[in-house]
Amino acid sequence: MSSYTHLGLLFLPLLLLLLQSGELLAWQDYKDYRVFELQPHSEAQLKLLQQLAQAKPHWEFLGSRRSHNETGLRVLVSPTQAGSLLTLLKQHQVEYQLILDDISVVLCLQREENQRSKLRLQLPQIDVMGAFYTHAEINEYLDSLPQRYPQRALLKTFGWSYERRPLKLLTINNGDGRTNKPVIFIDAAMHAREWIAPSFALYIIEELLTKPEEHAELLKDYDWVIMPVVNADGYEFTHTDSRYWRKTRKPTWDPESIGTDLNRNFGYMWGRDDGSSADPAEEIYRGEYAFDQPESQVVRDVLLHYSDRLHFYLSLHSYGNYLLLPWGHTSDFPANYYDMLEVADAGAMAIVHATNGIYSYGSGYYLMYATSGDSTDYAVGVANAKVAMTMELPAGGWTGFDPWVSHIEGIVTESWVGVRAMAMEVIRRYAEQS
Ligand code: 0X9
Ligand code: ZN
Repeated sequence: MSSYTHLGLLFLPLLLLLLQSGELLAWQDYKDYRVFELQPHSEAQLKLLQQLAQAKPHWEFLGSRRSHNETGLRVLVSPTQAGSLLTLLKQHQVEYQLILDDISVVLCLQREENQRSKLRLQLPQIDVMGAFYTHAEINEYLDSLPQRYPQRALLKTFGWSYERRPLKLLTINNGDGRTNKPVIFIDAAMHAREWIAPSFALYIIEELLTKPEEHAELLKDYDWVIMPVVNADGYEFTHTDSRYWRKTRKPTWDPESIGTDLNRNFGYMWGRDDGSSADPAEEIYRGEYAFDQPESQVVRDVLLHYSDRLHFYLSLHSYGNYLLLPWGHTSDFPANYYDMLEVADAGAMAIVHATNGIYSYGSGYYLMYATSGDSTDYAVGVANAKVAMTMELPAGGWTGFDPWVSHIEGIVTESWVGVRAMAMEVIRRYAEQS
């Protein structure tokens, strides 16, 4: 523990260098924010932490309200709030450990790592495993694909974010000219800070486009439709201003609060207090009404556009190694739950065989927490998806949301094993039916 607290001193020269170059100017929040790891030992303590997570927006509980058997709940605390949090923890005898005393130092290092990796960047080419890319860079790469793969890649701007960024949708096929094949639709970065998700979406694109023989089965009877960045404004904001931003950037009725949780904004069983919030200050703010965010409208439109042939909808998030199935809004199961479960089982088994990586799979309501208005509930409840799933990719870095560039390769290659196996299972089950 103590060695980590000296991290700041160790990297002082680098910090000074970045300060001089003006690098830090747009990157000043999270200075002196600490990361604590809490160990709730009873249901009562867990409940208390859940209440704290909701009551204090200044304490960013990272991965709170997850399963009971998960130990080590991490919380990111602002310097002004640290004292009162500790008082409460002591009062209720919750075990805690300081694991990092200034996250801004780490963020600075990661930024530097990323910038350094990008020195070699020659857009529109990108090295998926070599850096995290901005929305603008990702778009430039996507724009180049139809020209590079004229028979196999089709790019369409399906809508615009609140700040008028184009939301692009890539369709990949095998070039056999067959139209109206059933569809596997994958989106990522509905939550801005979950950077590994768009990286994985890009990796899937590269795999499918550059290795058509190896993945012939995946493309024979299916088109793959991929939107690597849904929450474009939020995602860009995490690159320029605030690394742990989750929501969109559209103002709310509360002048103090910006942004809505896109994954609480979908119009199926929207608006329940169990699983979403009406308070704009909260991270799970659901918006004023369903689909009042242009970005969720775009995903809705894609889902509806393909609703007569949507066999697999996969929404990429991080973190926690989960394959979460609908419903999120109730403890009941949808009619096709057991089919979906077998698809998830194929993914989890493939991963554990390949890397020993362990995924939990099942109803999101039970495995994680209730959600009202999430995109997978909408996909099954309204858009007729045969299989819909939220994939929570592995944690990385200090908070779980911030893997180092050097970890991208391990995470995306492992995840691909799982997605490939799940797609094969979907194809095995449903290809005939189309
Ligand atoms: O809360 C979410 O939107 C997802 N988790 S995340 O940590 N990426 O924010 C989970 C949504 C899946 N659905 C359910 N848990 N029911
Ligand atoms: Zn998420």
